[in-house]
Amino acid sequence: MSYKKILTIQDISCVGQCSLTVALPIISACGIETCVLPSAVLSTHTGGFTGFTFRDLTEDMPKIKDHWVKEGIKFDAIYTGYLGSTKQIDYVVDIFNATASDTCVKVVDPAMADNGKLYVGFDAEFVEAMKGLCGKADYILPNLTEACFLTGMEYKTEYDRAYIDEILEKLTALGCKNIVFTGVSYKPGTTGVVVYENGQYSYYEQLLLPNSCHGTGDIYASAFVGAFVRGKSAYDAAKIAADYTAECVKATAAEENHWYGAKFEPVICKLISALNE
Ligand code: PXL
Repeated sequence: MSYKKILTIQDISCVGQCSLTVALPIISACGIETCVLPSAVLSTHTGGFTGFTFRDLTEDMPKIKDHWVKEGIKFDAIYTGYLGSTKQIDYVVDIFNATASDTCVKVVDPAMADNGKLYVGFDAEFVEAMKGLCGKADYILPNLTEACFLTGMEYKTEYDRAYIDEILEKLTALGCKNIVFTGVSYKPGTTGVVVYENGQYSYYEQLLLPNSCHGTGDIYASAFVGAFVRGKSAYDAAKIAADYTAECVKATAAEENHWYGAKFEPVICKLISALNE
C-alpha cells in the first residue's frame, strides 16, 4: 500500500462528534495521513444545541492555501464536509485547483441538510454554490434531503426506483460524475446506499436500526473516503462505510442521553478489520 495524504476541509465542532473530530480519527485509523483545514470553530454543532459560538475561518483559507502552494504541498485526495459560508465554496475550488495532485480524488459531502430541512444557517444561495462545487467533484455523497435541495426535487419519505433515478439524472446534469447516495430506502424496515458510477447503478441494502444519531453522515463519509483511498472500489468502500456506521449507531443505542453524536470510537477496530479483508 503506498502512503497517501488526504486533505479534509470542514469545521471543528469542539463538542458533538461530527465533522473534523470524526474525520481526522477515522481517516487516520484507515492508515492515511490526514491534513486538515478547519472551515470554522464552533463550541458545539448546530443540530440540537442552542447558543453555540461560531468562529468563521473563511479569510484564513486563501492564506493557508498560498502557504501550501509555496511549500509545493499536494494531496492525493481532498474531501470536503460542512462549510461555514458561501465564500468558502469559492475558496475550496481554488484549493482544488492549486493543491490537487495529478491523480487526486475530490470527494464532496454537501453537508447542509437532513430530514427534509436545511441545517441552521444555510440558505438558497449556499445551495446554489454547493451545486457548483458538486459539479467539480469526482464523488459526491448526498443524503436524500441534500440530493433534493441540489436538484429541486420534492423531498419524499416514500418513493420508488423511478424517483431515485430522476434525482440521479438531475445530479448528473449538474456535472456530478459519481454519486454515493445515502439513506435510500425502497422497503419499510430497510435503508441503503446507491452507488452510481459512470451511469452504472448498484445498491447496498441494510436493516433500518430503531435508533438514529446525529453525525452519522460524517462518520459515513469519512469511512468511505478512508476505504476508497486505501484502494477499495467505490461499491466496497460504500458497503464498508455503511456497515461501520451501523455498528456506531448500535454502539450508541443503549444510552438515551448520548443524542448529540454516535459512539464511533469503541467500534473503530471493526472498520480496520473490514479494510484488511
Ligand atoms: O454533521 C454535520 C454537521 C457538521 N458541522 C456542524 C453541524 C453539522 C450538522 O448539524 O452543525 C457545525
